[in-house]
Amino acid sequence: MNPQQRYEIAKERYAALGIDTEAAVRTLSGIPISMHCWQGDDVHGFEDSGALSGGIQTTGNYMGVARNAEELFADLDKAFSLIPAKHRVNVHACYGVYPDGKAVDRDQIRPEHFRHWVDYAKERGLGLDFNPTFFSHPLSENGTLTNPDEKIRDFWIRHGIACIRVSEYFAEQTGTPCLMNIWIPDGFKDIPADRLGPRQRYMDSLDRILGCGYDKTKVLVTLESKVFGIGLESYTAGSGEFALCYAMTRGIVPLMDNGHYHPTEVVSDKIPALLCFAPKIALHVTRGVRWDSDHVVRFDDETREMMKEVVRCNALDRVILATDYFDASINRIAAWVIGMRSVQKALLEALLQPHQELKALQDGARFTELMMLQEELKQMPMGDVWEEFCRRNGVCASPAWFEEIKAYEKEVLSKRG
Ligand code: RNT
Ligand code: ZN
Repeated sequence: MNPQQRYEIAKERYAALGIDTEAAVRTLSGIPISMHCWQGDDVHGFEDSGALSGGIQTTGNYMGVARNAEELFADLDKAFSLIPAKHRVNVHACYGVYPDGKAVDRDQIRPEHFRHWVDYAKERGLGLDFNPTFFSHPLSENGTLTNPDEKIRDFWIRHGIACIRVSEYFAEQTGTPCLMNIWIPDGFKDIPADRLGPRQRYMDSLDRILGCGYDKTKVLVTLESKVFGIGLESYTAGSGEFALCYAMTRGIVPLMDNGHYHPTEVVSDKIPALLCFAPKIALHVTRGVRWDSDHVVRFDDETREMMKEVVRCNALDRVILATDYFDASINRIAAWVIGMRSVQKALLEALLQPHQELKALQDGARFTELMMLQEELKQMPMGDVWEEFCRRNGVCASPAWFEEIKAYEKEVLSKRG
């Protein structure tokens, strides 16, 4: 039996449950995910700013890390060629491209430093998103937007505003709104003497950045919370409560990274909670293993549950999806592909569930039957629909896609010094 015949059978089996596989494939083909550029070079960027700081960490030393824009663009192309459907690229401010190789300081970045990204995206019809970089910089060591030294805090406020300008430029050039996500690492390793002051300064800094005057139809500002970082174990200024209250009172979008909560807290449960109040929310889909380790996203229970919430809350147009992980221990391009495909598989599974029927069972307190059906659904032939989805998007579905990774590794990555 060939894949298309298998798909036809799957289609009938799903139809018997009242599920339209054609609609699922169509919907999934139109869901863009903002793929983080920083998986390609271990969050290094193009500034030569030295070691990664801010309490985040990549581990591993796999061959072939991208060393400049040209290599990163080539690697992104390879990854996108193996990922079905059209997506977006999420760029960090430390990825400016400077003609003489000499980066300007973070408060001096200008749209023209990101022209190469615009050219890259426009040639390929991709959207662009942006992030100020409040880490890996000499002035970030003792805090950025919370810094008690007004000069340093002003520097970072200027950086935030400069990034809004780049985001506006991205939106104008690509013709789609640009999401600009603010995350700062600011916090303390040990028990603080003042928890309120840094948060008040953070609030004031954010107000000043957002007060710069920008086109809200072009730039969608999001604020990402965090529970702790390495070396910042006792306190994080931008905690869950801070970020959520700030976003909700200022009319910006809260962003949840599922690595940023206590290990028994799940973002799948937070999605519907926030959807009761926030017109839009944003996600960084990642996989924390014991801590915010940013392992490659897999088709695991929590990823599946998160995407189920997005779909069954009927919120595909309200939840903005991005990936955020960095693994330097395996082929970095495969890491992109596996992670993006995992999010898409989770979305597909969610699109292939009889949500109305399942909700009715819950509402009718028929919990035994609900459990039975939830388990039975796991055996449905989703893989055959996935293959069809890949085929229609011109991408190889079988593990044969990895042959391309092997060839690229041999011909390109292994030749990098
Ligand atoms: C850090 C946050 C943040 C970063 C990127 C590089 O814990 O998750 O989103 O991963 O900005
Ligand atoms: Zn994140």
